[in-house]
Amino acid sequence: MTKKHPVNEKSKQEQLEQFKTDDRNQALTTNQGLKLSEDEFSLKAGERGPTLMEDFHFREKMTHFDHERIPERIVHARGFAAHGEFELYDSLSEYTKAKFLQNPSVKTPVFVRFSTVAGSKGSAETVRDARGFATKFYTEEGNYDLVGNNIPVFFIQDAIKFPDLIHAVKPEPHNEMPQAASAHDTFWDFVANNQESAHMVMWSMSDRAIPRSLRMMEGFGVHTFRLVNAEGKAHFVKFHWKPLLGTHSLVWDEAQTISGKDPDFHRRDLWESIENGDYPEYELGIQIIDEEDEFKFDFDILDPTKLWPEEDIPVKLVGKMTLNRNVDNVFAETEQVAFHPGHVVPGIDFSNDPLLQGRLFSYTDTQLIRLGGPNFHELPINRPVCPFHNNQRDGYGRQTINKGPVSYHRNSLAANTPAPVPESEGGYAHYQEKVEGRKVRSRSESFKDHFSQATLFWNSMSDTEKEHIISAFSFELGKVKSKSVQQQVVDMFANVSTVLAKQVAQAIGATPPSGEDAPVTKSSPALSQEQTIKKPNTRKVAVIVANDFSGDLPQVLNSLKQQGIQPEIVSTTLQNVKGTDGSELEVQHTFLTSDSVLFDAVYVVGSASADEKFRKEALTFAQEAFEHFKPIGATDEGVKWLKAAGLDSSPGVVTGETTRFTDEFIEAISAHRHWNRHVI
Ligand code: HDE
Repeated sequence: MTKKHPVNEKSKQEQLEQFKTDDRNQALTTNQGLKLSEDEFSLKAGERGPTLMEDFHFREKMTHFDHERIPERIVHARGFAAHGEFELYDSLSEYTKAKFLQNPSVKTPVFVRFSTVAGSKGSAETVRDARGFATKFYTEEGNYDLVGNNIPVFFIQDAIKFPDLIHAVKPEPHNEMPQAASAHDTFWDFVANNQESAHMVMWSMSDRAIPRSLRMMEGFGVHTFRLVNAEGKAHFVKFHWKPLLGTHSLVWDEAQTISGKDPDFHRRDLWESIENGDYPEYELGIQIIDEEDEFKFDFDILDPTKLWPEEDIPVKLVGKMTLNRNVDNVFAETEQVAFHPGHVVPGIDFSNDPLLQGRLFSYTDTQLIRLGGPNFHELPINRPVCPFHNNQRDGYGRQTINKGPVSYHRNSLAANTPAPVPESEGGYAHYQEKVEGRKVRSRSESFKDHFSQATLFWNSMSDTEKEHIISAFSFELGKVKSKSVQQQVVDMFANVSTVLAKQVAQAIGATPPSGEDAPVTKSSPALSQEQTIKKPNTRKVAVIVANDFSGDLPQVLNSLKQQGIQPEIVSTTLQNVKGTDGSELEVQHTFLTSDSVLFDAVYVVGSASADEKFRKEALTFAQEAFEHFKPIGATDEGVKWLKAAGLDSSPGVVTGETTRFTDEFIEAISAHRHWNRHVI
């Protein structure tokens, strides 16, 4: 893969290229192809007279504009997407006959849309929420959609409760507040009265719900699916995406500040990484359970509030997805893409998870209203790359011009085509699971343990992660007005951990539970982000530089760049800064346009001639980064400033002479955050 250079280094020619459209150098016309001689003044009776109805050009232009919006998604409205490809490591023919999972030399095009769940289309991106992670594989057998989240379990066990959950978490209907936030009465009232939510709530109160980047986030298919091989043998599977940059998060205070400083933080990060050639990569993993072992676990494998601990059922890494192309048009692609868990290919099938079963209905239904009719599969982003033929006809927005008189099956006039294809030749046949039972509206006893895995999650967290969970509960419940709801939640989570419940009760003035936690018998290290991959690449460093910086700086910056780190210069103005040796650096940000929260690390250089105002601005960056446990580097005058402010001798703060400094700073950046720092 060739690397493009950073956005800010683009040549003029490239910038022009970037803005090229299909319409460039074309005459302006109406939608009927009529060339226009004028496009700035409506047709009027006299220069100061009224506009005329006759102005078909004005009316066409305005009518089109009036209809530019479509309903936003009821959930996952705020999303961003990219194109890419999926490569398989080894044939999965042992488990599935899906063609795109047979041959490692086949590259399958993909389109991935990431999203928040609760917020409206224009809401901020670093809110506390689950993230959607939906992948469309354009395979030669049709589209396969893996429509997952970055949390491996869900709030509810049965799809019929989804409207209730979403009504509870969305802004309250009487005053439409709060936007993109679960910190309000109705959400927590739902939680306390629907205790199957306990496990997912633990995840959404954890750092997983505030990812550092969409590139540093796991993905999960959540439900149990089936893979079926050519012999018809099935296995239960769960799907995982594992980011090659590791799984990393923001801290809550930082996430909230970013929501204001850059509500587009996650999309900008994804967009720029792809533009820079730093393509996001995720490995696809599967956990496999033999059909015979369905009942061998202390949870029901059909229950979507349960995960399969990776230590018990290992994740087999089977391929890699690389996102390498930004969209050309967000509306045409990201907004109009239509995912559906029921878009499957031969060799991939469902389980009886009642949440999945309900989703199989909902997704087509929602596209009908959102995309205005039954022909959304004809939109370029949704079209399969293989041919498709059937007897479906007409409807809003139909684009295909079907020829001939026959649009029914069975027929003789068209030799009974299009015709079904036998399973042996690639026709989809549902897995013939034996099903027997009374019609009931009830839930299996095996779905009724709501707390064991919530406790497993808690027990698997590091001390820092536990602290963050306690703070998140305290924040969210602190915003709840109903004392009764607050108390109900504390009482509920005492079933997960009394340590957690007691501290939250203390923070919000509720009555703490009595009793102590049982001794820990099981934890799952894979659930803690402390165990994740730690790498310096693509980390952004704010380099705070003033005129008369020392001559060593460009060399340090080069060493950082060699490790894939992205130093960006911050100064008082956007004028180039000059070094004592005459070298110049282009400034990308000013103190006014940027903030430490928008970077992974801060590097204070300054200079001896920098004034007091500059020193203060630099220290504001450093102080804020310090409180967010971020790596901080200092050389030259910056060392003195940090020392004077008492910020120097703490974990993750690197000051010193050049060669050792660079290595140590890179190490500190790779660590992501320095939790052992004492922050008051
Ligand atoms: Fe969705 N979900 N969902 N969901 N979901 C939608 O479909 C629904 C669930 C997920 O980027 C909607 O096209 C029901 C679980 C993602 O376009 C809608 C239930 C998981 C996206 C819908 C669930 C998801 C959606 C809204 C409970 C993780 C965004 C717009 C049974 C495995 C896809 C749309 C994109 C979107 C229904 C639960 C993931 C209304 C009824 C569990 C990533 O159809």
